[in-house]
Parts: sequence; structure tokens; C-alpha cells
Amino acid sequence: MSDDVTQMSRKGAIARSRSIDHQLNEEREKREKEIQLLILGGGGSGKTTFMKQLRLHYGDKFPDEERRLWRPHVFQNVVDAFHRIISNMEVLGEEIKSDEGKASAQELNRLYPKMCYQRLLALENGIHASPKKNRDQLLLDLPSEVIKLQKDPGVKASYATRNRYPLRLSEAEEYFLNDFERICAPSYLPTIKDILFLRKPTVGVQEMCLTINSLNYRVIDVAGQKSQRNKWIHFFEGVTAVIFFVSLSGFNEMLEEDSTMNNLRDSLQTFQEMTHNQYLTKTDVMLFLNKHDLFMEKMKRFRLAETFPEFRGHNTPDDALGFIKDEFYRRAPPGKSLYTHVSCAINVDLMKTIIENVLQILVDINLRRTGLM
Ligand SMILES: Nc1nc2c(ncn2[C@@H]2O[C@H](COP(=O)(O)OP(=O)(O)O)[C@@H](O)[C@H]2O)c(=O)[nH]1
Ligand SMILES: [Mg+2]
Repeated sequence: MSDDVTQMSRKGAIARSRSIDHQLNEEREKREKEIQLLILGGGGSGKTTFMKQLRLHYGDKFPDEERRLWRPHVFQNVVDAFHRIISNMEVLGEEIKSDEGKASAQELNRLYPKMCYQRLLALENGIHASPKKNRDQLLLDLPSEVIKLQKDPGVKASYATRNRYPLRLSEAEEYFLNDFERICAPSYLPTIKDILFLRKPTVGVQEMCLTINSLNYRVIDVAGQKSQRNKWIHFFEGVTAVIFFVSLSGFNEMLEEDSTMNNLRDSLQTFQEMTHNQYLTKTDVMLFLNKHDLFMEKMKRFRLAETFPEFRGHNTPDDALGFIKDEFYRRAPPGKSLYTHVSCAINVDLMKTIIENVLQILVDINLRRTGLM
């Protein structure tokens, strides 16, 4: 090989190496600039609602075209609600009065397992297992059926006494039923409030990337049901911080997926396991005591000591909240960095302030990590 050729290939190799170095540096800088926030907690505790609030305050704010796509999900909540009312009526020995109502209930009962089956499959596989259009169309066709059901005097009477239902309506179901006519209008477009209230279990993992004040954030939302929690560990390494969501109103509820397990006890146990995980020993954790609005309401009607006999305080929201917070802190390893927020994830103004606070904490953690503070 001539000297010239050797010289050229050496120059080429140096240029390539510089280019690779440059790429690696860029990648490293990007990663250093990227703040990863992992959101954990039991099913229904408010994780996805928090993601929605992030989108609302720092993302695309749910443009109209996308809001239209939320319609089937809203209808699913409405259908779930009516199905629950019918089931409760059967359990309580109540009757649908009108022929139209009876026919409608029959149609709903016929279609419901199909929708649920498809939904279950989708959840199980992390994909839409059967043609999604089919299910969406079923749902979009449903308002005309449920309108007949809603007009039935028996259904109305039953709904009026829903407090004694053995199978309670969820907050989302109550919310949509209260606004039933608006939702069934042909021109209906879900509002931001509707989207925040909507209950749609998270399938698999949802990631959202945001840039705020020239910092890149990757926020990771996972499914919280027991069967899905073994997947959490794959996201532990390299996260800047974890937000752990707790449903405060779960102190006297059982898990949806396990009717023998108290929701809050499960949350305490999961929090303990998570904070002791070897990959998260140095990771800061933000504890979100969520559903504070529902908790305040519940504390008027229920006693915390009934499900937590170890609670010796007065049955006031302050004492109860203090006890719950201590129970979580007690379960974290000594010296663990914990930040606590008492939240109501559907409250837009409150969440704006809380999210600003969270972002500031994340910036500080990131500066500490990259050695600039
Ligand atoms: N009243 C009330 N409802 C909430 C609150 N946070 C979440 N929700 C509702 O609870 C349901 C479950 O919330 P979601 O974010 O999907 O829970 P996830 O399973 O943890 O993702 C949804 O219908 C939300 O609108 C809250 O603080 N107060
Ligand atoms: Mg979710």
C-alpha cells in the first residue's frame, strides 16, 4: 500500500472516530438533559390522569381532532354505568318497567360481554386483539339504546337510590350519567373535564416526551393492576424520580382485581417493595396521596379504624391523613428522599401548581445528579 493511501485511510479513520465521538457526546448530552419520570401505583389511583394534566399544562392540550377520538371511551363509561345499574336492579330484585326499556336492557346485556371480552383481551395482550373499529362502532351506536333505558321509570327509581347498590358506580360513571343528555347529543365533543374524568385502564406502557424550559422529559405511565406489576422493574434503571400514586379513598375499598385485598393496604405493601428495590435505592420518590376530594367526603361517613384498627386517632381528615402518611414513611428505607403531595388529579388549577412544584424538584434532582449542584 502506498504512503498516500495509508495516509488517506488514517485520515478517514480519524474523521469517522471523531464523528462517532461527536454522536456519542450528543447522545450523552441528550440523555443527561433528559429527565425520566416513572409513575407507579395501584390501578385507578390517578396515574394516567396525572399524565393528562401534564399534557394539558405543558403538551398539546388535546386538540379537537383528538378529542373526537375519545368519544367511544366516554360511551364505554356510560355503557359500563348502565350495565352496572341493570346488574344492581337484578341483585336488588327491582324491575325495568317499559317494554322499550326491557328490549334495550336485553340488547345491552347481549352486546356487553362482547365489548368486555374484547376489552379484556386487549388488556391481557397489550394490544387491540380484535378489530378496534368493530368495538368503537358498537359503542358509537349505543347512545340510542341507552336513551331508551334511561327513560324507563324503574331505572330512574333505581338510580335515585344508588347509594344502597351492592356494586357501586365509579366516580366516572356517576359523572357521565349526570351529564347524560349532553354526551348523547350527535354533535358531542368530549371536553377536557370529560377526558380527565374518564376511566380507561392503561394498556401496557404509555410514554410521553415533553420539552419544558429546554429540558427534555420522558414520562412513563404503566398499568397498575397486580398482574401487570412485574413489568415495572424494566423501567427502574436510569429513572430520575418515581411518582407513587395512592388512592386515599381506597382505605375502605377492595382492589378491582382482587376482592380480598384492601386497596390502601395493597398500596402500602407495593410502596414498601418498590422503595426497597435494589435499582431504586438512590432514586428520589414523590408520594402522591391522591383522590383527596373523595377522601374528605368519605371521612364524613366512614371510620378509618374500621379497616385500619391500628389507627388510634380521632376520625378527622387531619388525623387520618397524618396516620396514612406515617404508614407510608415507615415503610421506606431510613434516609430515603421522599416528597409528599396531597392531590386531586382531576382538579386543573391545583394540579398546575403541583406540577410546577414537581418540575422544580426534578430540575434540582437532575442538577444534583449531573454534579452541577
Ligand atoms: N374524584 C377524583 N377522581 C379521580 C382523581 N384522580 C383520578 N380520578 C379518577 O379515577 C379514575 C382512575 O384514574 P386513572 O388516572 O385512570 O388511574 P390509573 O389506573 O392509576 O391510571 C378516573 O376516572 C379518574 O377521573 C381524584 O383525585 N379525584
Ligand atoms: Mg392508567
